Amino acid sequence: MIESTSGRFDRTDHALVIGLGRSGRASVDVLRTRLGSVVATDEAPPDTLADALDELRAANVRFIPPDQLDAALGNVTVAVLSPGIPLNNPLVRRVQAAGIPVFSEVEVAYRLGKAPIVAVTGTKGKTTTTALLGALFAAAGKTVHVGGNIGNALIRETANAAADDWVIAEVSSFQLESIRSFKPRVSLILNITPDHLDRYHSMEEYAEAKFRIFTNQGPGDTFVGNLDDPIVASASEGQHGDRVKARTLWFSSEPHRQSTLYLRNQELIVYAPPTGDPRPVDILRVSEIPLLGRHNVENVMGAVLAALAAGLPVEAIREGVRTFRPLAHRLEPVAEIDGVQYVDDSKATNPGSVIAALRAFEQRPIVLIAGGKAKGTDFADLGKAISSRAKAVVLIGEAADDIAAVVKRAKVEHASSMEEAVNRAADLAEPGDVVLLSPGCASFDMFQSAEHRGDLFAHAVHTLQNPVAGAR
Ligand code: UMA
Ligand code: ADP
Repeated sequence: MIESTSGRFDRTDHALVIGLGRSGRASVDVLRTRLGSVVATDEAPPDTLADALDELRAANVRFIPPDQLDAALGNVTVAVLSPGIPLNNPLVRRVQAAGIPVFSEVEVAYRLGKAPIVAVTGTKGKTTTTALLGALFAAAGKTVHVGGNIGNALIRETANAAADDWVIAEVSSFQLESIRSFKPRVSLILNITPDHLDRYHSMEEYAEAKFRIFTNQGPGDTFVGNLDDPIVASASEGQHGDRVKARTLWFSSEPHRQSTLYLRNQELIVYAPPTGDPRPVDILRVSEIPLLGRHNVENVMGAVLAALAAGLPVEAIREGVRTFRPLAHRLEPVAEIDGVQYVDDSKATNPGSVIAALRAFEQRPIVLIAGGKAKGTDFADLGKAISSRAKAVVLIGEAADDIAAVVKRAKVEHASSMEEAVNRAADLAEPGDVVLLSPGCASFDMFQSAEHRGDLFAHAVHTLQNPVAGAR
């Protein structure tokens, strides 16, 4: 059987890389010098793959068009799958039917690496928390490599890391679906709220993909979870109670008996060591966190507890949090014009992250810009949050009517471009208000990406501020 002898990812393996985006191209690059051979395929029309095909030619790696794949599979021992391609994709099924094991790039990254991994997942907050963990490890003087769903493929980071370095991996449910032995030293689940229900049949199936992060961990590893999130907390309860084999550490916003890290009086993060000296240690005041919103307090607690689990000293952790800066497109202040604050939260691509953003501005009236391409999620809770927190909402994109239908109190307007949305919002806002782009949907109906959407928002805001310079 090919399955039993392949997957060592050395000269004995011949790989098919499926997908030629960031993940696939990094896989080609890392594997072509280590394996017996590498070929690649992608289902996009060849004219849209020009750059990738140039890269393959320069690397002497053969591109196999999907319709010629079957003939090429005889020489292939392993397939490396990009996260955007689901396991039930017909091309992937063809590869599996030929007896070729399919591994996610994250799994291959794990097999190639020597350094311990801290892996972060959750519906929202992954990138912020992953970047923060990178900063905490750097503040502690460690050589740290940060990669995965955050943007740069994990395979490059693990392949370059020495045994005494650390790797911080942001892992999505898509990447976790096809892991087999991926075993982080520390795993962290921040939250599990509705998202990607266009890829998963149910919340249970989505949560199962997330829970794979701790599946291979053993007693020498640590699982860190958010006790306040009912789905995350269920990981070690009920019929699934014995699933987590790793030491389990919880964080929560209240001083629960089970929590190793908690908030005292909602203002101080406290560490209650699970073993050894039982005296609690004050870590940091909430007011020292340089990020907006209670959700970021949760992200910080997750990062702090994972860093403590990895053995980082408290002082380096404090310093790393205090000097961390907000990432672009995540509650990022863009400008203040005539007393109105404009905030780019374009990375809010599900309803839960918009609700978190609306809560972050408790004192100020909000004009929200929302909408885009929905992902099978229900908008009822979002509608309630908009009705109670926003004075007006300007809706864009395919989901505009679905969101309008659930907004009961706020004024609702529609716009057909980002520029029009920003102009409408500026007209609706008064001094002291916040204009918040927090769409709650994917961007692909109107924009190339969430980053592109945020950049156009910022451009439209700067045009309001300075019409001549903005128009250039
Ligand atoms: N493709 C096919 N068939 C398909 C789908 C895609 O052949 O059915 C091909 C496309 O033509 C394209 C390539 O696959 O050439 C794209 O692969 P990909 O969608 O996996 O995208 P990458 O550029 O490789 O980026 C991936 C992650 N993308 C997804 O999970 C969708 C990136 O996460 C990640 O940063 C990158 O690997 C490096 O690790 C992005 C993302 O949107 C940010 N993630 C989702 C999220 O955060 O919600 C999970
Ligand atoms: P992810 O990588 O999981 O998408 P990011 O850190 O990039 O998470 O943040 C994406 C969006 O989600 C931003 O709008 C951000 O404000 C919001 N967000 C961040 N952390 C949380 C959280 N813990 N709960 C809800 N929303 C969050």
